Amino acid sequence: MKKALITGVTGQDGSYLAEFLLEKGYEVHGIKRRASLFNTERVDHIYEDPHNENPQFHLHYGDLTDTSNLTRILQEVQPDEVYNLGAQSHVAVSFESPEYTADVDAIGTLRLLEAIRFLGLEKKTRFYQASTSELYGLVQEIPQKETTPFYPRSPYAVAKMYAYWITVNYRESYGMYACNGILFNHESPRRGETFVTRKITRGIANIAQGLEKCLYLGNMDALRDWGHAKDYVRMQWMMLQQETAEDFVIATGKQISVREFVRMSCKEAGITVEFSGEGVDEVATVTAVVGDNAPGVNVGDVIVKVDPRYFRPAEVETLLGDPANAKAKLGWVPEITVEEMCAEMVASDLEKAKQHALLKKHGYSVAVAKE
Ligand code: NDP
Ligand code: GDR
Repeated sequence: MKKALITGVTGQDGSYLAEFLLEKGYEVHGIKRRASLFNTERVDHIYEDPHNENPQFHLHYGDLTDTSNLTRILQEVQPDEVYNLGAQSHVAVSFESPEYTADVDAIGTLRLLEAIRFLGLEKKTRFYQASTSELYGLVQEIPQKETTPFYPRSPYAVAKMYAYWITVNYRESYGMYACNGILFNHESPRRGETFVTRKITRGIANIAQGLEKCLYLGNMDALRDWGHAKDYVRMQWMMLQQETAEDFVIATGKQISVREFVRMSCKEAGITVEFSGEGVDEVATVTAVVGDNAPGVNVGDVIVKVDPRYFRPAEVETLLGDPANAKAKLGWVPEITVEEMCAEMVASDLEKAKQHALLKKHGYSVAVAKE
């Protein structure tokens, strides 16, 4: 039985990957940060009581900023595969906490690699690094592939650039099986609430159910190549099953704008919108409501506005990946389209919004945290 260690197991990808590996028969270990709340919602359904006989899923307290802790966990687990998914992963937040982002995302990766080497596991343990399309930043070529030059545009992307190269360096210097998945944006109903797709599906669902009036967004022109997290974690595992380690771009090869994602989400909720105005004055106004998912909305309502505080000091305007290499060498193709993913996300957020609306109707207070 293989053992895998996942950093960031409580995050979107970590939770899907843990599920995937458990189904493949792995013993899965995850590193979880200590917080004042449990913060294990995404993995609660696979949680196993450590008192059970022969549990397959184990959680360890830890942090990518703590070398001794990482070394101890690696020594204890002796994993065959390490998936380094843990990160301060929000690009906008990285402008506010650049040093912390560098510590976790860049030096955290070094700490793990060095701990593997220090423990003499460099020939046993295979290492996956969660690299990102943000490395391309100010794009030098369209579409972006493995050979496209990097031009990072945020403290997050600069930190991830260090992590990318230190992974390559440990492969070349010490013969480690270490590789980078350069993943383009991928989403799901488990996506963090402040990333734009989830902010939109959650905001539209809440508006549809009368829990909120208006959704405030930043740059509506930004273009992204959005895929589904389930497809992308499958590829993370595939990358560690090859004969030799190699870095791959993982993307769908299609892009749409933030505005288009808003339109798509509204449609899924039974709301038709029309966009008018430009830049900070752009709004989306309701032109029709169909079905019974949106009792909180009327024709003529303005349900989306632009708030410049969501603009970034430096923006990545367009990202479009070329997954040809992954298809040719690994036979990987994404199975879930952006439309299907959007439908799944809206349906999930509508269900939550309906529960909240029902609670509110019966006099319970419902907190609708926004950002
Ligand atoms: P999430 O933000 O959902 O999850 C990040 C995980 O990292 C969480 O489990 C978080 O813990 C953990 N984490 C944060 N800081 C630390 C720390 N100091 N020590 C240990 N763990 C920490 O990200 P995703 O699942 O979406 O992404 C997974 C990885 O892939 C990240 O590295 C991200 O940068 C990268 N990536 C993501 C893409 C995407 O579109 N989703 C695309 C390309 C790359 P907690 O739950 O406690 O906050
Ligand atoms: P990104 O994802 O920065 O690409 O990083 P995010 O969803 O945050 O932004 C995508 C684009 O939408 C624009 N945008 C907004 N973004 C947010 N968060 N909130 C808004 O209100 C808003 N309005 C417009 C952004 O400016 C941007 O252009 C994600 C993360 O998962 C990274 O960890 C990962 O590496 C990359 O994807 C690939």
